[in-house]
Amino acid sequence: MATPAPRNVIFFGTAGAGKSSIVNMLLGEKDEKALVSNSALGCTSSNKDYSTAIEGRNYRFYDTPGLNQGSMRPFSTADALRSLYHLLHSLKDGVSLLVYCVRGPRVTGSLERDYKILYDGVCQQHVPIVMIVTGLEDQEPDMES
Ligand SMILES: Nc1nc2c(ncn2[C@@H]2O[C@H](COP(=O)(O)OP(=O)(O)OP(=O)(O)O)[C@@H](O)[C@H]2O)c(=O)[nH]1
Ligand SMILES: [Mg+2]
Repeated sequence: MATPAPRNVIFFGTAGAGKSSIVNMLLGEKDEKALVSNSALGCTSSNKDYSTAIEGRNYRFYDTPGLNQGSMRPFSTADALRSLYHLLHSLKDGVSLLVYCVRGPRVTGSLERDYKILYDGVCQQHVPIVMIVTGLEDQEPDMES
């Protein structure tokens, strides 16, 4: 029987939201790691994929450049969205899940816009989406709320 293709999972969201950190957390100890940075210039500058297995299922995680980068950063939101669009259309096995990464205290008006562009626009609501909110440890005593 043929091995099923890995499930493609796309991590996207605001620059510095913690996309690469989440990918690394899911990869665990043994696998290759994504670069994480404190730099205002942004860390992930192109799409990069990481293969892993979780509970016997193969996954390919795609770490992507941040949206809504400031003027100090090398490329615009339009560039980042274009790059995401090309990635989503280039995956021959399709996309199983979109993971929208948002940093809690920085939730802005662009959140809804970017959600709609990716979920409604590019993916035509055919791909499930989850949101991960990072950076809540100092703001929210009860993170579940
Ligand atoms: N306090 C806090 N810091 C976090 C959290 N998640 C990530 N960070 C830190 O935030 C910084 C940016 O994290 P990255 O994972 O590089 O963020 P990114 O979204 O991949 O950034 P770009 O690739 O530049 O768009 C790093 O210093 C991380 O250690 C979180 O939940 N809380
Ligand atoms: Mg990154």
